[in-house]
Amino acid sequence: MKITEIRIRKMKMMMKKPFSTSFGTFQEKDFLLLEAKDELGNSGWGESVAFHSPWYSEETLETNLHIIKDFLVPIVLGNEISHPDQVSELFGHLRKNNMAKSTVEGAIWDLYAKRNKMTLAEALGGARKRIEVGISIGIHENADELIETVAGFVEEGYKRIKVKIKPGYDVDVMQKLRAAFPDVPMMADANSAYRLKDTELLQKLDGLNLTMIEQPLASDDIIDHATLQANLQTPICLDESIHSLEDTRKAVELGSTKIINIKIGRVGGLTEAKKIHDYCAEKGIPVWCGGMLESGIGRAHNIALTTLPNFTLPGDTAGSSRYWEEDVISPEVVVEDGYITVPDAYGIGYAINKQAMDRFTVEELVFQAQPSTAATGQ
Ligand code: OSB
Ligand code: MG
Repeated sequence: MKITEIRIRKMKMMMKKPFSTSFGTFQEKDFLLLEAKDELGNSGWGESVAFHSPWYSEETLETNLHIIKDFLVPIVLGNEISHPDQVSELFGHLRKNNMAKSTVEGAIWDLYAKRNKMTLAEALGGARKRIEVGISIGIHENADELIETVAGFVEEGYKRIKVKIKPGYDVDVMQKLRAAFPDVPMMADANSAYRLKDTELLQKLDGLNLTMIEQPLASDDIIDHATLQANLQTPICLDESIHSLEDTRKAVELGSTKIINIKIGRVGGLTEAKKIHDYCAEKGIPVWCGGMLESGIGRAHNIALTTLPNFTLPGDTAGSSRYWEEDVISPEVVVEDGYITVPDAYGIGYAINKQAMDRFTVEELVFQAQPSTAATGQ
């Protein structure tokens, strides 16, 4: 397949409610969408999950834009691509910038599936017709307000509740939450807010029957996590620390993690995500799909990935209406009794809501292959 045109949209969408983590609060979501067109007129979509500020990782919307337009676009516009797995190889000589790479790779996966009249899930090798989902809940003013929010989502049917924690908002809050919901599958995500010296505090979470604690220690650490895991009953799940299959192998071999949160953007795309999935399946490590407060495009990619068999724990892919007044896809992602039905239309399986997308577009950049190349289809 020949990529003839790439269009990048800078987007701005308002979240219905602010979302707070140990590293900051989101209300406005600035991000990129990327459309790749082929010589047959098909169109594939990708989303950059980089945030406006380098809070979660070092990548930002602007670094992604720079890497995509100055390095990645020239590569995909100039190369014949027969399978999306080739894209990560073509990008292999460029270090890191995984979210930028994933944006382009994701659009090409969607394009490839559409060309071959498959769903993205099928193209990835996934078989599930519906996926089980949980929800991630930001830091609240106090435990009472958190309990009220959680009650609403439990009522909606979400299959597990993930709660953000930070120093000063942890053991006491989690104890109250567990007391209010004795049987709900529950976990905590620290987004790297603790250090090994906090082991005693984190041990107080043992006994609350949490499915896992996500990324308690530094975002670049796998050594201290191994020490912490040896002193903790609750399984540790790594998020920020995992950027590749190699990172996964090292963390698993060291005993730093018992569960992996796979985020497509963080690991550089669907091809690497699949490799991590396969390795974890072999090692008996359950995986689940993390979220980055995505619009419908990124959400659709997450749904497709979650159809693979070792995604045995509910992920963070909640319904569109949890985040947005109106999403950029049609139909929107709907959660019913804690399940999302995997769409059966080709590619990502959702159509673009052009009107909404245009309304949230701040700027559009267009890149085309050399006209001679595009015209002859070589
Ligand atoms: O650590 O998983 C995380 C949101 C922003 C940045 C990091 C994380 C999160 C979430 C929300 O937990 C996941 C979602 O609902 O998309
Ligand atoms: Mg996390």
